[in-house]
Amino acid sequence: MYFNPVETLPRKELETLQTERLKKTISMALQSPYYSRTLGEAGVTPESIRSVADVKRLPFTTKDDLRNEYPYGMLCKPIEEFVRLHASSGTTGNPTAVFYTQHDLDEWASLMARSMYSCGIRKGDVLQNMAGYGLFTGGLGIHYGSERLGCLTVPAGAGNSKRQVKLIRDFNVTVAHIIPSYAMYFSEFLHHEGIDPESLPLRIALIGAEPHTEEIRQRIESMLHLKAYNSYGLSEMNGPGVAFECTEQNGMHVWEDAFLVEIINPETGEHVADGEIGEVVMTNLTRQGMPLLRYRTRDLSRFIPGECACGRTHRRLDRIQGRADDMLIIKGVNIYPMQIEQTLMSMPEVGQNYLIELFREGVMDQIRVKVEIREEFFVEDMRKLQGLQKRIATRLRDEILVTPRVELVQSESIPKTQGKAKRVVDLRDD
Ligand code: ADP
Ligand code: K
Ligand code: ZN
Repeated sequence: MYFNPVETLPRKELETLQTERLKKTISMALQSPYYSRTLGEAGVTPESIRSVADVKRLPFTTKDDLRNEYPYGMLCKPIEEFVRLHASSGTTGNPTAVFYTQHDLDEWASLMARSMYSCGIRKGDVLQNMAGYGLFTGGLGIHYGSERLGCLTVPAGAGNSKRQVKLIRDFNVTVAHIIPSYAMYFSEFLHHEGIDPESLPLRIALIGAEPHTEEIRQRIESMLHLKAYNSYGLSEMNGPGVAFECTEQNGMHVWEDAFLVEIINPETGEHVADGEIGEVVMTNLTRQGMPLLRYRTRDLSRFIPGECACGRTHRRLDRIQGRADDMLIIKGVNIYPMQIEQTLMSMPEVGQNYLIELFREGVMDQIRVKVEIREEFFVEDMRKLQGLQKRIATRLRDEILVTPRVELVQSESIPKTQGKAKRVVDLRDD
């Protein structure tokens, strides 16, 4: 039933384990230039930690701290001890780098294998990794986890859908790792080529690495005829394999023997009430080369209250609502791109892609949403199209409280970016 007995450890024992590991991690972190300074200033020693609640006494670590310490300031060991690095794409600002010892890589592969097992993948499955390799952790991270689980692993990388289909057929691929925006594009590709998804051996897709709604998951499932499971991670915490959906498909178990998770109010830094949404903050509990303490992920989520029917005791994170930095403020109203996605994807006429543009008109900030319309709805009848456009605008206004301009475009006309989708373009000029 489970890959590792720790998955069902009673909460009390899990907390004891976390406390022990937190102390150990702090003593390791003290070996790094950065934490010897900051923990020293905060007066934190391993002995001063009595329970997991004491984590509150540690200072936060932010993305900016990682940038300032780039490249080696966070390392607890001499550089010769490290065997791998990954770097974030630096979607915003300077890059950050994360370093792994062999121990850290082994740990990561085990967490990844455990994650895949939890959604029903077994030795004997063939996994095709349709995510980009390279500095992005979704390549090698998934790859080593899949091998650890004993799956034949096809390192296809992203793109070239024609070849993807051939590989899937030739090697009888049963599991695909694919980021949601590419999965949407890929299903459109199959449709175009007249390939019946039912004729492909795929039964599971692991989707993650970028925010997406339940509506997108359902579309991927029905278009590709498989089960799609949400996969969450970030390079600062290894990469994928931090939290993962089990077969219940109701939230992602976060592996609490390896990560100590807090949900805070991003403004005050205080813990939010149980079950409330806030910023996810994580502390490594098993990493040796570059453990991070109270890392502010900027990701917004909440703990799902209650126990999971699968029997795992590790708490579940709800679908990530987006990053705190993603929030748009238009005409004084706070808007998250995922609200827009949810509304659009619940409408059958809407195709696979959309783009949000911010622009200025006079002194007013405006929002424009370009929406791909399914071929069969992209009719010549002007009145029908105008009606649809109006309906989309009204639905969006009901959700985001601002009326956006809506532009209907043909399917596959919004350029597909390599890697993670860029959903928002800011055309305002300051
Ligand atoms: P980059 O900052 O270059 O995108 P990462 O690959 O480390 O680097 O990205 C991690 C981030 O990707 C997370 O902090 C989160 O914002 C997003 N992410 C990863 N997995 C998911 C997921 N399943 N759902 C929503 N967002 C995700
Ligand atoms: K990141
Ligand atoms: Zn579960």
